[in-house]
Amino acid sequence: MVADRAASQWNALESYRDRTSFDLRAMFASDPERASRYTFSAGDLAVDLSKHLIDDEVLRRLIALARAAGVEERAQAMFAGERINSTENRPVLHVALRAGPEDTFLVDGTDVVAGVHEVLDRMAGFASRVRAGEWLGHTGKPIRKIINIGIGGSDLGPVMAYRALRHYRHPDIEAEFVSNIDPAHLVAVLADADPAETLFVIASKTFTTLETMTNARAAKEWLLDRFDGDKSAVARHFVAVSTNADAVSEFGIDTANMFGFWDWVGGRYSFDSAIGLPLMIAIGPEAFGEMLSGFRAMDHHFRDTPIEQNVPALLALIGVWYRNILGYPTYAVLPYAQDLDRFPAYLQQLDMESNGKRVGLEGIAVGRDTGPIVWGEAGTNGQHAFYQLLHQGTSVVPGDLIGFLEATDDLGMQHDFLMGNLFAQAEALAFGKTEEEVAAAGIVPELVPHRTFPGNRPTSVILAPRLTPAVLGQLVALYEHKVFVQGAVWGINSFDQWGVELGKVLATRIIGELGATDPGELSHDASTNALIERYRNYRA
Ligand code: G6Q
Repeated sequence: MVADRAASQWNALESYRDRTSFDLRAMFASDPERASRYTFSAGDLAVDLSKHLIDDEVLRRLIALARAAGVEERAQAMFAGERINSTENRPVLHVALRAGPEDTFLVDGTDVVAGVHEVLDRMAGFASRVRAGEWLGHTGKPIRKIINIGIGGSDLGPVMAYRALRHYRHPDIEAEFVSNIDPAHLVAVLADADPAETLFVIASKTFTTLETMTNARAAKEWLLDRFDGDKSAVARHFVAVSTNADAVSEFGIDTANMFGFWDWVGGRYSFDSAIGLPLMIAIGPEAFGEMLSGFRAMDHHFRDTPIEQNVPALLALIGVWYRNILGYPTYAVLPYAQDLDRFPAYLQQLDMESNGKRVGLEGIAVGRDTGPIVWGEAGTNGQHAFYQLLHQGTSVVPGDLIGFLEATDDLGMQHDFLMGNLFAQAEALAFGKTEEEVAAAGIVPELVPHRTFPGNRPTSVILAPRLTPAVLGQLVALYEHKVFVQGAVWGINSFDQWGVELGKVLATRIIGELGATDPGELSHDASTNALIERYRNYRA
C-alpha cells in the first residue's frame, strides 16, 4: 500500500512539524532571499510560494514523501497510457487531448493523437461555419445563440472558460449553459431564445445522464413546437458531443453532427476535448488552439521538471502539508479577475470529485485525510464577505490568489485597485498586525484585541501577464496536475467517481414514487417517507 511505502516520510514530516515553528514574520526577517527563492515559474505563470508555512526542510521532506509514494512513476504511467484508472480499467489520457502533431500517446499500442486531431479538425470546420453564418437554421437564418445542455464535467469547464475568455468571443454569437434539472434553468434560457437562430449542443459523454437527457428532450419539444413538428428541423438545430453514438442517433441527432471523445477522458478533464465545442464556436478554432498550447506547455513542465522545481507538484505537496500535517481541512481559490468567477466552481469539481476518496487503490481505507474542501470566489467580492474569517477566524484557510499584470478591460486606474487589493490581502494574511502595532496606532486598549490580526495565514500568489486562452490552458493544467500529485501521494484513484452513483440510483427510485398514482407503501427511513408524503399530499 502506498501510504505504508511512505510511512517513514510521513513520520519525518510530523516530527519536523512538532519541533519547528513556522512564523512568516521571522522567516522573512531571517532570509532576505525567501521571496525570490520560493518564486517559481511554469509557462507564463510566476508562482510565489514564499508566504506558505514552509522552509527548505519541509520541502525536502515533502519531496521525499512524493518520491517514496511513487508520484513520478505514476505520472510516467499516466503519460504512457497505462490503465491507472484501475476501478474503471481505463487509461487517463486527458494530456493527449492537447498533444502536438509530433507527440505520441499510446492506448493499447495504438497512437490516439491522429484521432484527437481528426475530431479537433471536424470541430474547427463546424465552428467556422457557424461563426461565418454559413451553418443555417431550419428557416435559413444564421445561428446567433448556442445553448449547451450538459452537467458536471460536460458543463463546468466550458462555462468557466466561456466566461473567462469573454474578450475572445464572437461579437454576434452568445452561448448559454443549461445544466440543472430544475425546469427554471432551461425555461429561463429559452425565454430569450429565437428558435430559428439557436443551436443546441447536447454534451454528454454517456448520453444517459438524467438531467441532460431530460433538458435535451424538453429543448427538442420546444423547437418542434415552434416549427410545426417538422422533425427535419432537429438536424439543423441539434448537435451532440458524446461517446455514445447509438444513444445520440436514437435521440434523433444525425451522427454526422456528433463530435466524439474517448473513455480515457474523464468528464472533469474533458473541456479541451469535443466538450469544448461551444467554447470553440464562441472563441474560434485559433484561440481554442492557443488554449490547447497553454495546456501542453504546462503538461511539458509537469512531465519534464524535477519535483524540486515542478510547480503543480510543489503546490500539491504544500497542500498535503496543510491537509495532513498541519490539519487544515479547506483550501480557497481566490481569482482576482471577474472573468474567472466560475473558476472556483470548476476547481471544486476537479479537486473534490477526483480526491474526495477514503479508500486507496488496494481497496483499503487510506487512514489519513485526503482531498480538501475547495471553495472560493472572485476577489474583491470575497473580501467583503468571508475574508473576515480568513483574517481573524479560528480556522486557518490556505489558498491561492490569482491575478494578472495586464487588465483585460481598461478603466483608468481600476486594474491597479484590483491588484493592489490582491497584494494587500496576501500581505495582511501573512503578516497580520500585532497588538503592539495596533496599540501604537492609537487604538483604545479595549479595542486592541478586536483589531489585532494573527497573521501566518498562508497563500500562494499566482501571476500571469494576461488572461489569454494560452494562460487559461496553463492554469487549468496546473490544477489538473496538482490534483494528480495529491491523489498519487494519498494512493487513491483520482479518476473514478463512484460517490455520485448512490444518489443517482436513489433519485430514480424516488422520482417514480413521487409521480405514481398508486404508490403503495413507502419503504425508506421514516424521515424520507415523511418528506415524500408531504410533497405528494401537497401536489395532490
Ligand atoms: C466528471 C463526472 C461527472 C460527469 C457528469 C456528466 O468527471 O464524471 O461530472 O461529467 O455526470 O456526465 P455525462 O457527460 O455522461 O452526461
